[in-house]
Amino acid sequence: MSDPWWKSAVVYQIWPRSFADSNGDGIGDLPGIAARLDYLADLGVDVLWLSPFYPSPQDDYGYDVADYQAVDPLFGTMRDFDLLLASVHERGMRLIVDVVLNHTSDEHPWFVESRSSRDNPKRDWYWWRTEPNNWRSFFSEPAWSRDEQTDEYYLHLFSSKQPDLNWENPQVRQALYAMLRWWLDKGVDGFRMDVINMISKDPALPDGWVPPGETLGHGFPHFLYGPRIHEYLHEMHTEVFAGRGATYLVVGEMPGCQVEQARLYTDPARGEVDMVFQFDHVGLDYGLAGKYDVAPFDLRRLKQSLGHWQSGLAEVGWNSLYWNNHDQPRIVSRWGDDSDEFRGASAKALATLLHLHRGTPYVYQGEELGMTNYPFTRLDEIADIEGLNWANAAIADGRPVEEVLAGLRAHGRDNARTPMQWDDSAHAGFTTGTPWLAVNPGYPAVNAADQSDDPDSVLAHYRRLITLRHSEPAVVDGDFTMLMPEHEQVYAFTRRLDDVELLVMVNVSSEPVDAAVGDGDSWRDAEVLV
Ligand code: ISL
Ligand code: CA
Repeated sequence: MSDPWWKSAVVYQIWPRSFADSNGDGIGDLPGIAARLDYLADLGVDVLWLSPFYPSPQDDYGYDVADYQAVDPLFGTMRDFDLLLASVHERGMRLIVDVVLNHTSDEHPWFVESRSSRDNPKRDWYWWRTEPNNWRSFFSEPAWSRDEQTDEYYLHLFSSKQPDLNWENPQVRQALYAMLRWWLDKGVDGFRMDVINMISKDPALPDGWVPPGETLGHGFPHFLYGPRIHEYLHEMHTEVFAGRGATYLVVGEMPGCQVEQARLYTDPARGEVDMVFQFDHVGLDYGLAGKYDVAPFDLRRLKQSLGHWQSGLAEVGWNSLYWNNHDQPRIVSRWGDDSDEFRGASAKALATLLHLHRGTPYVYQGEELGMTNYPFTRLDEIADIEGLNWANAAIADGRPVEEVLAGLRAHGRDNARTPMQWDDSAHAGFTTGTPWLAVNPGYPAVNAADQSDDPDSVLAHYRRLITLRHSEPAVVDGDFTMLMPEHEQVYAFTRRLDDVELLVMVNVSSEPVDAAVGDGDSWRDAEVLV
């Protein structure tokens, strides 16, 4: 059987709010994306993934969905979506949409009904209890909020405006499957499924472990790999995708997923999802106190982590490869060198390292230009609810504001969300109005116009890596062997398919390095690809 198309594909993620603004209101939109498709086709990517553009109060910038089957007027109309989809297909690309199936907005009609009375038919579509358990939400608050109207608590693993759906209820599942079929009927090519490993909860909702000195418990063991997760994913696969005679790309975002679990989720014989976003590598520089407690980067640990996933999915299943998305800081600032001197080389080095692993690479808007973190100096520059809630809690705990800001500068989600840098005109060409979030001041030196005709640019390097994946089967299907696991500056590995062997050697440091594979001679006559 031949490989599914997505094994040789590269996916480009668009976070619509910050990609391109067509009407000068300072907010990116669907017509803005449509106007930039030639840039994306030229980059060579196969698939576009659109983060949520659905009607939403924007409490979590669209990951709080109030209507799964419409477009928020902020981003355009359903006609704009249809035109965009058609233009993507005309250029030979595919489009996948982001679906948030674990929770809705509290303004979704389902929740409005559910909260209206204890005996409403949709009451059981969400998790209601007279007594909350001790879980903490991902956004630094209790995971339960009391609702005045009926004097009960509802569960929200994220913000209080993102109540969790109750997947135990078959009506909930059927409503979501019908929605997914509707998008497929429209012609989309698949889905990115938000926190999909959290949809099954232990229905007993037991308290979680409380770390010393804290008041709230960690409920992870009770919802990250819940008792019915495989059953739900397989049911969804059967109800939504089976019998359509086409292959779709389904990528499940799965915080806390272990490689043994991922092997089950992505085993094609089981019919669940095609690949997962795992979080092991992006957690490597989190300290004991969590995400904003920034720990030093150690290349050897990155090798252990990515290497473990390469071998764990070597025989069965499939990897996704990513550095960046709308939740992660910019990679060249995080683990590279974003100084003027090394930014370009560093961005290329990190791209090479990632893209030549086995798996499907994802590029997040601006990553292909080497976009950097934003130099936040004030709390009122922070827009993201996760960062703001954490900052407020930390300050209330007595943490100095300077320390809090340092954490946000290093790991805050807003780093990824500043506007796309198109050229060196005002606001980087993102909008003719006032951008909703400030443009990174580095844009005169980092923008698409500047790089598009420069063969030495980061952009040109991404194009080369994408072309190589399309032309060299060993990049797609070759097996993976890590070399020099203890080297602190060089990341090296081989990929082998039949009689083709590729050697990848990347100096990830800002110093010259003398390093050799074997006796140093075996690769002397090899063809240089990149
Ligand atoms: O950003 C995070 C850690 O760096 C996570 O806590 C993040 O919330 C988690 O990875 C889940 O992310 C997804 O679901 C969230 C949404 O806020 C994120 O933007 C989305 O990618 C809730 O829908
Ligand atoms: Ca707009």
